[in-house]
Amino acid sequence: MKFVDEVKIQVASGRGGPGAITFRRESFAPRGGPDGGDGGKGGDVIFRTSKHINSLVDYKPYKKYYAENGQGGGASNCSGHHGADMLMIVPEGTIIRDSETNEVLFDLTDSNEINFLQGGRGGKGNAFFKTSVNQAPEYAQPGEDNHNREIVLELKLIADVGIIGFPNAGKSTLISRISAAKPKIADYPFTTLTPNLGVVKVGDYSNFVVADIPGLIKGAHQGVGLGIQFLKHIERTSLFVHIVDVSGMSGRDPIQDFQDINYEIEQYDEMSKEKDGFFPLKTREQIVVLNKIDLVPADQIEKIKQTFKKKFNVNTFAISGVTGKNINELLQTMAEKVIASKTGANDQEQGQH
Ligand SMILES: Nc1nc2c(ncn2[C@@H]2O[C@H](COP(=O)(O)OP(=O)(O)OP(=O)(O)O)[C@@H](O)[C@H]2O)c(=O)[nH]1
Ligand SMILES: [Mg+2]
Repeated sequence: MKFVDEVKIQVASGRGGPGAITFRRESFAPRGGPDGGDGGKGGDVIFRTSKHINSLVDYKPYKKYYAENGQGGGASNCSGHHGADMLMIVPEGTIIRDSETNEVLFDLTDSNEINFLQGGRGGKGNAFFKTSVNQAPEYAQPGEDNHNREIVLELKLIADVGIIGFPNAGKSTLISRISAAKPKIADYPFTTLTPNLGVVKVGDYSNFVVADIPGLIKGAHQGVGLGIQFLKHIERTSLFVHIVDVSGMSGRDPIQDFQDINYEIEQYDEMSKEKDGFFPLKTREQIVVLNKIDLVPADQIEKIKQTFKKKFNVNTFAISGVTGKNINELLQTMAEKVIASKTGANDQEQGQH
């Protein structure tokens, strides 16, 4: 399935139906009273999230999504039918922005249904306006107007941990090892073209969600490779697992790769800093993972570990996604950090009250 994570569309609620101006015309009541019914209410535009979709691909760019207008009232005090609502089913994690100001109007992470645009009220029919002094009103209310809005739907996957790294570093291999996710894994760069989510279970009590995104390369912020736009999907994660390929097989240097990816992250922050609600990625805690150690002699791995420690003051995990070596320890640390970040956030919230 194609992955669409941003789409500009128009939405409109329905107009209210007009009230009717009619009078009873029965043979035995030639001057019957007013009996114009009320107009129906216009349909609303409603957004609802679903766990079963993970892309905005069903929404066509620039298309208009209209709710139905309410029908006019009829004679004999018949009310018009309400217009049908426009129900917009979107993936969890969808944000609705104003297309001009970019302001976040709704964040559908927190709520699973919102009434985005109310339909217009139906107008009252002339029967409603009958009074003791005006037994035959010749007027009725028009239906209330509808609402239009141009918006951008933006999807940010909801994950606790984001896996970052160069293409071919072994990101998808790791997620397939620690969760039930079955992403494509292959020995060439840019195997992963759209993000994969996996639920990781540690013990009986805690689950967390990991996102595997397409690989980044130097110059990604200028659009090289697949670009950096997929970083938006890990904006909300509390932790990154940064995978570095230490096999040297692709002719790259692990230290340089690590620096290049962090540089791209800084560039992403720079480009996103004006965005409403943006929280810079470079401040996100990283677990640095040296992968493919089955292909490298132990003393060489030790050297790389020491370089990371000396140069960046970073402790690294050395693993093999293929043999599974040290993956349990890595998993345990990931779980501890995710839990700590969740409880930390709760403490802060409680502290504010
Ligand atoms: N020997 C060895 N090979 C590995 C290890 N981890 C991954 N690989 C191989 O490296 C290749 C790339 O693995 P992927 O998991 O597809 O890499 P990726 O980071 O998801 O790559 P992209 O999706 O292109 O960004 C595959 O051939 C894997 O089998 C490892 O620990 N040891
Ligand atoms: Mg991959």
